[in-house]
Amino acid sequence: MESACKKYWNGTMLSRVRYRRLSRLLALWIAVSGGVAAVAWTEDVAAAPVIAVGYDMPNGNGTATGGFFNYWDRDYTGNGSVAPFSAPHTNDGEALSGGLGDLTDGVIATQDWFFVESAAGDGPYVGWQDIDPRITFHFASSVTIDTVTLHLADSTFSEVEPPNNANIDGTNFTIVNPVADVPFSVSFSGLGFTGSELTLELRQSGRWIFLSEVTFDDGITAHSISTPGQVLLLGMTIVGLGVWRRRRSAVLYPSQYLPSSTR
Ligand SMILES: [Ca+2]
Ligand SMILES: [Ca+2]
Ligand SMILES: [Ca+2]
Repeated sequence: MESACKKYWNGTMLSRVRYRRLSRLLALWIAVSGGVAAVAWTEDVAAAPVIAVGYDMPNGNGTATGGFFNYWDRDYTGNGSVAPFSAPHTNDGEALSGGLGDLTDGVIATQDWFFVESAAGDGPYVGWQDIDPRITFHFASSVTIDTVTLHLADSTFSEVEPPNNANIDGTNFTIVNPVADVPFSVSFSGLGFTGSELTLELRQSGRWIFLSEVTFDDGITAHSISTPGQVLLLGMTIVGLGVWRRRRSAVLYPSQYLPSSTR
């Protein structure tokens, strides 16, 4: 009887015990890993755009200022300073206030001004000649802004060039004229701006400045917990613990697996 039992433990039964111990450890590892990961797993959320609720600026210029076309913010939603004051805003350089238009409509010009502007003045750019446009952006509440991005023209026509620099909330940033003469964007980061009103002034290079969009982001990379991921990992934990408990019972009481003749 003893030799039969010993033989049994040295043979098949011992393998089964090892197998169950190993699987128990594996189940425990899965359970612990799932639990730890469920607590720790977060995902990054990209910096969020900051949306302006209005901007004030001088209207673009056009044929009355020597332009080939009219580069107005024609459909700007706020008031102009010249009667009849509401859109369409067709007066070169008039003061626009209290609205939104070409600079915030989400349309970024990708072509040279010559192909997208017109005498009607409804093209995607706002163009200024002989002035340093000062644009004041308004936000619904105090906001944090890390980055301002300007979408500018850089034309094969030499009369339209990027501004020499941008002054953002009192800080001056140099703008390098790209080698390629195509529309481009330039970003200024690390601004650390907080407030409900941000000023942007573009400094002339002696040519026309053409701007089609200005965007802002808060630069904050948030860490949020992924709910579907947590559910999955917690599921791993529960299943792993269940398996571990069953395997643990099996290993604690191996005699149940012995043939009745050896008990
Ligand atoms: Ca636009
Ligand atoms: Ca326009
Ligand atoms: Ca260039």
